[in-house]
Amino acid sequence: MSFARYFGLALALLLGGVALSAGMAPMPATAKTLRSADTHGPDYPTVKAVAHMGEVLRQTTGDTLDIEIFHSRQLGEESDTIEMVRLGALDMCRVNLTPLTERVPEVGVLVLPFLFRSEAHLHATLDGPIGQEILDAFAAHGMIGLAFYDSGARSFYTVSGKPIRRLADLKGQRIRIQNSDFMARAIRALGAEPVKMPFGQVLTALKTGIVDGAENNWPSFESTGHYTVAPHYTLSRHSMVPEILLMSKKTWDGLSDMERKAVREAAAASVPRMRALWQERVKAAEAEVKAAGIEIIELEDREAFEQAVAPVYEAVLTDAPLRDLVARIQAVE
Ligand code: GTR
Repeated sequence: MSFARYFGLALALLLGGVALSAGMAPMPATAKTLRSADTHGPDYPTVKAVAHMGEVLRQTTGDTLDIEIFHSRQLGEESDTIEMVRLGALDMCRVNLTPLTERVPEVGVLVLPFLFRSEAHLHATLDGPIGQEILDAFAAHGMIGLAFYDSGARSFYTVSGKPIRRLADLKGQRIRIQNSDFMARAIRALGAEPVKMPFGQVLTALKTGIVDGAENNWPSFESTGHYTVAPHYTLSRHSMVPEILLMSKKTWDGLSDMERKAVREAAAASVPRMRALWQERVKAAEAEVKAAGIEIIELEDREAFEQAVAPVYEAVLTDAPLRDLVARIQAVE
């Protein structure tokens, strides 16, 4: 027996032994574990949905493919994990689409403020050929788009004494945004000053007055504890940008056809699970935030918001295919 084979066998036995001693069945010698990153904690819907995908994968591949989740930013902030996936240093990441607007032009369209009329309109778009077209667009950028996940609607929230009731209230406010020039443009169009900042730094920035506010959905407003320092939540619902599950093209290229099929099917199976988890979590987060006495504000002049961002559409829809994509999304019933 060659040294390499001997060493490989010894390692497999050792790993099998570790698995057994931890009370698990040993993984077959050819087993692959896909590493996936998420910014959220273990009980957040996105993390649970990817865990569900891992369960499905184990079942359908007879334990030869598995997913190990590095939640809570263990592998860095979203922009870092996107880069790692793109370069092939990490197998998968679950991220929001906003930090991808500069990398994949089609993504910019999904971030456009006030584009989706409702959650039903968003789902009809993402579940149909347009959603597939946008997932497919990632391959040219070193990534494989596996699935879209719900993220509800993003709304503004601000520190004490700076509530946003109408467009004029945003003037001069320093609003934290995700890493996206595209979003910065939209925030400037609304009269505020965008401050790009990683998710993990926002709580401190709100506490210390580095920013006056931020924007996010109910579950993230609650899970981060931002509501404890930003007591005004304005239901602007300005963006319905979804989450996405990405795989490194390098990892994908190393999978067999059967494994790819199993990955696609498991990712698809995690979408309805995510939608159910999301609905529950939105309700729970809303109840928690309301119980804490946060002021919930309906906009007095929603139309003024919509008009203010109209020039953003013109500025970012620089070519005919992107304009066509927006028109097709608007036409989805
Ligand atoms: C959340 C999203 C995260 C992250 C975060 C942010 O809604 O789930 O992936 O993008 O927003 O604002 O950075």
